[in-house]
Amino acid sequence: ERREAVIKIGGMTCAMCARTIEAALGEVPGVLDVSVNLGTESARVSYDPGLVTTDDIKKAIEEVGYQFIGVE
Ligand code: 9UX
Repeated sequence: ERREAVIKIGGMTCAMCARTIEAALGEVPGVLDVSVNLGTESARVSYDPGLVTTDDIKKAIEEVGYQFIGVE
């Protein structure tokens, strides 16, 4: 199964912040695709809900130093 979520993220200042979060989310097993948008301060994440929960996404974002604001 493939599900898509838009996650609001806090703490991004430059384009490298977005790349850091993309890399972190991309390493989570079951994340199929990720695109972080600095301008809208959000990430669009496609994932297999059998392998990934939104809490896993939250933890991955926080581990690299940004804030998980919530699911849009
Ligand atoms: Mo840019 Mo983001 O110099 O933590 S990588 S601000």
